[in-house]
Amino acid sequence: MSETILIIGACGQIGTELTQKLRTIYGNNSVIASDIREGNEELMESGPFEIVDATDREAILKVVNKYKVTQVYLMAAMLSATAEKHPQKAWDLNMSSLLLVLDLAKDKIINQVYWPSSIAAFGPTSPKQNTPQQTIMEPTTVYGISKISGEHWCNYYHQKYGVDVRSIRYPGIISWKTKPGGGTTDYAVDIYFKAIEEGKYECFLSEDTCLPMMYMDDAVNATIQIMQADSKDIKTRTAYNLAAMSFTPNQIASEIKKHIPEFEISYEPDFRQAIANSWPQVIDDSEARKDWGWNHDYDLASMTNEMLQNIKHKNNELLGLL
Ligand code: AKB
Repeated sequence: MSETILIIGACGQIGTELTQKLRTIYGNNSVIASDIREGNEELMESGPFEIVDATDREAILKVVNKYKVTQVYLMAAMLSATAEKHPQKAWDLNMSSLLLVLDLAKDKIINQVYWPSSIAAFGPTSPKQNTPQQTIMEPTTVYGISKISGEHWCNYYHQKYGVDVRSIRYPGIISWKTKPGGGTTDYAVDIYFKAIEEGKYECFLSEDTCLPMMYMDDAVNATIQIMQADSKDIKTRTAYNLAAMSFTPNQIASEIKKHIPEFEISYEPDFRQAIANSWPQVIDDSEARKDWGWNHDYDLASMTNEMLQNIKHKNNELLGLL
């Protein structure tokens, strides 16, 4: 069956690249991008775009009806660090957007929903190493509380109403096209830009803070793969653990130094250190690999290569050097 896809939050870090990839698969006119603000030129010019507030049910319903949308990818969210500063706003955005999209599926207006969870759904009492799919989950951040609650809402709508909702617990996602905003893992994106632009970086996490991470290409592939999987293979309707690599600021800096020997890193941990300390270090994603064939391509070395090359190329283009 042909799909018409609506992406809510299409101009964010993951939404931007997910939209472009979905457009190459399903056709530009079958993938409707939406956000509260306009996105980059490539996104705006390659297919339909609508200004939509993720918490506005009527506005979303209007777009769903206008394009006869069959699937929704809900990518709008307030991330961990910003959510600590605006707890009520974060809860309202992260929860009300999810519930209204789940209701569209419950009412059979759409057929399928993708909603991202995060490693933030775990907490300080979860095992830090090889964190299993099912374990103690007591998050201590507002973002994490919204993610664990959201996971259970997804599972509830699936069990009770048969809603076909699928979800992944993303690690920190690293990319060069669109920068993330307001996350605790954002340092692992900023460090590459600063390495090229200034030759140095002051990190807001301590040098030995190990966190799970993933290159954007792998994250986008996983997202589309779980949505395309046969429904009977999706055995987890909360959210799947997903992993590719884990590293510390010290390790990413050493990898960058292989390309930029004069690169310098310093450490000035702030409130985000406590958030990072509450999360797992290495995730066990064997269930995603077994159930729907997930596999990653990028490790720290290959990702660093890609990041540095692409940022240099992009900066040269902006300077008119290419
Ligand atoms: C954040 O740091 O808040 C996000 C996440 C791990 O979900 N990147």
